[in-house]
Amino acid sequence: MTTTLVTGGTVVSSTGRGRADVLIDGERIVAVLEQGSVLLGSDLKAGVDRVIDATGKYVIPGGIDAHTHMELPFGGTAASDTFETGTRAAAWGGTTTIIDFAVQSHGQRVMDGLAAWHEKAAGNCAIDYGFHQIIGDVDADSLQAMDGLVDEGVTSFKLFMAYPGVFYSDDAQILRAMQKSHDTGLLTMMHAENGPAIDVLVEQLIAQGKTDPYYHGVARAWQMEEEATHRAIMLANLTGAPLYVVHVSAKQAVEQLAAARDDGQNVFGETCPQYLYLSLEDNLGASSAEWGNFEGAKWVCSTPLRSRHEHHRDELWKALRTNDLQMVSTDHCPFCMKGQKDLGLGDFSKIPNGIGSVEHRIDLLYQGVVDGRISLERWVEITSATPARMFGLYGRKGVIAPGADADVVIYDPDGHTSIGYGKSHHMSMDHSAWEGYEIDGHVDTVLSRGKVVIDDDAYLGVAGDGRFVKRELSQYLI
Ligand code: DUC
Ligand code: ZN
Ligand code: ZN
Ligand code: ZN
Repeated sequence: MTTTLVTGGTVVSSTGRGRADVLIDGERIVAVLEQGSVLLGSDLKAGVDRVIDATGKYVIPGGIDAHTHMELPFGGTAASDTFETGTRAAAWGGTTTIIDFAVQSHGQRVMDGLAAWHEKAAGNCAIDYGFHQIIGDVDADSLQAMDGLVDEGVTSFKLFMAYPGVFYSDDAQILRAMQKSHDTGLLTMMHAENGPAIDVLVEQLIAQGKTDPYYHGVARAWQMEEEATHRAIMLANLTGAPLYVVHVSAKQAVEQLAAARDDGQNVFGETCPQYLYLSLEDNLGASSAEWGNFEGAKWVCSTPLRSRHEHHRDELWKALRTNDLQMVSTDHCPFCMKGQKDLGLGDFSKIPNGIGSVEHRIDLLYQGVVDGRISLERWVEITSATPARMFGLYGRKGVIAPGADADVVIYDPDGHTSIGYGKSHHMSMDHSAWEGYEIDGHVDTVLSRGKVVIDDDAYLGVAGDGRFVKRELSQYLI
């Protein structure tokens, strides 16, 4: 087994930072040693197989992106990143674990949906991966199947209050699934948007000839998110289910979560980089020589980007700082413009929903540190430690400590990353939703279970080295 010493860096955790050297034996961290410690003479350096010099750099636990959709079938097509291309891109960006959503589609049995997802991922991932389970059809059979999910290491499931006719659950179904969540400890994840009401607005806008991508965001108004978030919180309150609301974009939804948390309810919220940086006007109103107003399709996702005039972004950053929101995932769901997004030319409702960001989450959030939005420790907390705790991985992942998997990122605060198609971009897409973003930091080296997968701008990962991780129950259960 290879021994590695990461030396000279500043180890950052969710609770503090300090100059320390990290000793790795095979796949695990075996010691974190204060620099200058007597244990750490030249003997140790001489005795290890590999020394990585991290002088002047941060040494952080590998990122955990708890919300990705590799190969997701959506809108008559499928997300353009496979598990192979998507996990490779994740590694480039300092993410060493993804939790993807296995799908039970309408009429399919839950365990068949899960098995199909294992088949897609097995042997193809460069980094470790886990699954949440989408329950697309809450009925007696799927409720019973949910009893078996904990043994599968799949300890969270997602319901949709949006997308009638596809993944949608009505209130009766949500209530039953949440009762199961309370009984089993499975964490309920909720896509909180009022789908039936949105569909009425969509139909009316299209009938008025308002077919450009911009109107996607108009139809999915913040009231639709606030209302659904409130309803989900109330149903969770009634049933005692632990609740995690995904892709929160509206400040009013944050207020609902904050009020419930202040009341002592066990509810959590995630936001995504696109809601922290992008806005309806900047992007859905964009126009290019190639695509005209349809350019905005690049940024069609759900929940949608919000109007900058309503100041959602500042409120989301604030909520991340004050823990009204607990973490940031990407909702990585990439589609190409040609042959995928262009299915919605002339009808915004046919644009496959999603943005690809799995590669850029750590960098984009680090820019929040540089800009004085969050602290260095909070950066590690919201990108790694909290996702690990939330989804039952902490100890093994999310921390640099003896016994943990050696998922380690060496981040250079004096480096620079230019994001854009043909620049820093390894996702399987024909454009970047983040064109022109410049980051005052750089992912230098990435280790996944002790193996170097990114070495100073060289990719050394191997499809199939990533393993499925069985997760424990959420470490936030009470
Ligand atoms: N939102 C997206 O943007 N894409 C996939 C599914 C979802 O809820
Ligand atoms: Zn969703
Ligand atoms: Zn999603
Ligand atoms: Zn580099």
